[in-house]
Amino acid sequence: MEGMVYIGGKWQHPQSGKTIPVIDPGTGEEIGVIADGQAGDIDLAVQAARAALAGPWGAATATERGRILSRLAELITDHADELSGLESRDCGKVMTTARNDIKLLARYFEFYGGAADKIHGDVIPYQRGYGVNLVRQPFGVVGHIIPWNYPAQILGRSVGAALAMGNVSVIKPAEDASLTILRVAELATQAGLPDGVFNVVPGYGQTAGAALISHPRVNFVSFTGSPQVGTLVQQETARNHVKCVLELGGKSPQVVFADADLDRAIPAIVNGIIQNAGQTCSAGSRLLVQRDIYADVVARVAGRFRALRTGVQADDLDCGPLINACQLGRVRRFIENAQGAGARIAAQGELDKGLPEGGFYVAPTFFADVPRDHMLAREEVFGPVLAALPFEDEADAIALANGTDYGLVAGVWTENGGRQQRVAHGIDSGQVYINCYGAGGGVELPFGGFGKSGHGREKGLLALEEMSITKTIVHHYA
Ligand code: TXE
Repeated sequence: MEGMVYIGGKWQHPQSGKTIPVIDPGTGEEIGVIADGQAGDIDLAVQAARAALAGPWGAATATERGRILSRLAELITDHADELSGLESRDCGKVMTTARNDIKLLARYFEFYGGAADKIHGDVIPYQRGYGVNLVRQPFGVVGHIIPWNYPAQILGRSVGAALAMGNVSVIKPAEDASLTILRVAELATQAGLPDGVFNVVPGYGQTAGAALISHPRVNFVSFTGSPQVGTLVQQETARNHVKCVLELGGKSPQVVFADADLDRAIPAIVNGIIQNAGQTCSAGSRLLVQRDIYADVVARVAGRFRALRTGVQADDLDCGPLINACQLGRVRRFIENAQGAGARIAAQGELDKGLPEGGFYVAPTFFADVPRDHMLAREEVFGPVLAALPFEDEADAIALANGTDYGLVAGVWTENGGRQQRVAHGIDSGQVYINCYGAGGGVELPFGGFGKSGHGREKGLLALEEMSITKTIVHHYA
């Protein structure tokens, strides 16, 4: 498997003969290699996928598809320890996060396996003598571009939905995090997926990724990553008149009113930014607090930040390293820039005690009094950096929450029932949580963005609608 692509149910050498080093983010050391897949490999994978579509996968009933996906969920659960270890090492995740990711990976295939034969079409009452049916069909070949922050979870949500609807998948994992996905490819074949249904071509974005999103025989692209590349995906797929779903991150607000239950809110707020070292599209990276309780909340959050433990591959840690040197540089620049602009560091995690040696570590950092128009209040950092800002009243809170180009997730903390609803409806974001945040993975809960956070919905049953095309069949029988 080392240095290979997985096409048509078999390991193959990439056509370039080249490999990409795999770096352990916890130590900065090389721990293996993956294939440097390129356009030729993507083309072979698309051909294998189309053959599966024309063959056994196209012929399988929805129930048969569902059974195989359910079997894959069981196999992932059976291999959970191995897969969590791989994911932790490859991405620098603390073990609790890696274990949870693999649990959710299995859960996605379980959920979509169970849903495969429960998606119905519809009948439309029309003129006398006509029968009209709406049927749902797969698009065909789905290209999946997966990022490095949650490779296992994002694989589960996008490939699970695609295959449940009868599509076939060509997957381009991130160059920084391909190992778990490659191992799952083997398990997929073991579970009974016909050859060519689940193809994986590791490689760089500019080569393998670019070839996948512009391939003329790819019928749908599912992309999770940066807004910059999301724009490219939209442009390239438009050239071929192909649909895409884009999930491009966020700058999600946690809005805390003076009547909030702070004992409940504060641990969830800290966890919402610190999990996966802040490299989470839905990270609650803006803490908006009503002025009456602002000083108290800042002091309590700062206390928790100071106690955070940073390291890798152990259970009793809160924060791991960042994925690579480039992301480390990006996060450091945000921190330096905010300090220069007058934001106050209220707490900086383990900085004083010293971070682990080697690896791409940054101290969890909590900024208070961040100016509203500063980049730290508006741009995604993608690191363990939280920005606090005070607000005056409900209207100000909604305006401030909506004051970025993003709109992925929001948290609202208040005991007032009317305000819970007004604020939840007023914030422009794909998900709003009231007196909770993130809700345990939310496999069943539709997820996606407003504005710069992207478009289309993943997760839940809505993803199955996204991943299928509706056909209207009109029969004149009179
Ligand atoms: O993302 P890229 P990067 C955000 C986050 C982060 C920033 C940069 O703010 O700091 O993006 O991360 C593939 N054609 N998110 O540079 O480049 C690439 O190989 C086709 C948010 O790592 O967008 C990888 O598989 N594909 C986010 C995937 O795109 C291309 C998760 C993501 O990489 C490509 C990750 C191209 N031309 C970063 N160029 C989230 N929404 O959770 C790159 N790729």
